[in-house]
Amino acid sequence: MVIGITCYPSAGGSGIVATELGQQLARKGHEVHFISYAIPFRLDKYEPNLMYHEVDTTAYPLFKFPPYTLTLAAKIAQVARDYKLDILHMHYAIPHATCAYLAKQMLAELGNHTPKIITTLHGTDITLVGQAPSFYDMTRFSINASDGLTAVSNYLAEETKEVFNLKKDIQVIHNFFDSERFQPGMCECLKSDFVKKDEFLIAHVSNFRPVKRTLDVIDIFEKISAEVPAKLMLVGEGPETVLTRRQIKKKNLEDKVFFLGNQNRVEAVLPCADLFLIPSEEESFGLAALEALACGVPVIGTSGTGLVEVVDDYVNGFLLPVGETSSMARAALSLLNNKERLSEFKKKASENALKKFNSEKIVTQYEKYYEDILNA
Ligand code: GMT
Repeated sequence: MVIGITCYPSAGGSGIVATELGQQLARKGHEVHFISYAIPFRLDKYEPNLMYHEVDTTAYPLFKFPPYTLTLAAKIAQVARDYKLDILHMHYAIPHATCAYLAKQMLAELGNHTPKIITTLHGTDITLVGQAPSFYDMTRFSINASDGLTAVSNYLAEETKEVFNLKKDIQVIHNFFDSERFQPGMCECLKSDFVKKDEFLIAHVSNFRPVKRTLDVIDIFEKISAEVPAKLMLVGEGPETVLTRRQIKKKNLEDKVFFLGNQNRVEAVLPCADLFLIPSEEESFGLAALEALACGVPVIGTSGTGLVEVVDDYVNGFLLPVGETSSMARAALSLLNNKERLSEFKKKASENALKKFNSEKIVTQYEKYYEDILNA
């Protein structure tokens, strides 16, 4: 198949999934065209069957805001025509599904072959952005206008149907990970680079947006480190970084917490960690949690979110209600204070992640869905 993929190229779950999906599809012999304003951040090496097409972000004195949505739609139409795309796979509804719809109208008007549009809903496009009054109608229209719709969890599919009163079928296809990259024991540094012997290493990876509740991360860690020797490794940056730093200072934790900033390859450091904290308010799936599990790191996260489809509660992690940082710290300590239990959880983390979310299994589900939509 010839597949066009549009995603946000910056560090974010939807861009990562889109990029790794494109790479895996290209390795399986499909022709894949990425269309975005920058090279997706994990597209870091040459791959046969894979091309990147850059969208102009035209500046003109009359435009206060460059009309990216229009230039993206025009680029999608151009690539679809030049390469005879079968599928346009849009990751994140706003504005990508809308741009694909516009591109398809342009192609049809000129009598060109039109590709099928598949939109993958990733989370905040539905749970936050899509519900904002100025985006609601456009999100609903665009997902209804797609030929196929997938969501990264049952949790998100149900939320979408409810919020948009949607009758359309939504195919659930979970996130996945590349098992050649994410493995226990594949750390490219030594645990002793970060912690002293007998100290635990606790990790958190996110884009530090309010939905990630990074202040809860600090709160949980404070409670953990009051009981056992531990350090906290924070990976990523975002709007809450300053607030998080302030909280670390306020709680006198500066000696125990360190930031690594944005990392292209979290798999280089994640396997060194003993536990992963993800106390998010909302999480449609929790790719960061899956990547931790894949590296053999148990997860402490929030119940009532898509994390319930990723983490096996009491097997490779614990899920507790949003904001219950004391319970989360207690759950963490029940592992850190019991070496045998911790190593059993670590074993189950990588085993279950591989069984349920290996790339071969999930990418095949996307291929099958593409075929179903093409034949519909
Ligand atoms: O919230 C993020 O970290 C980024 C966001 C995105 O769309 O880029 O992530 C969402 O998509 C991921 C990939 O499908 C999911 O694993 C994340 O759970 C989801 N984030 C939220 O729902 C908050």
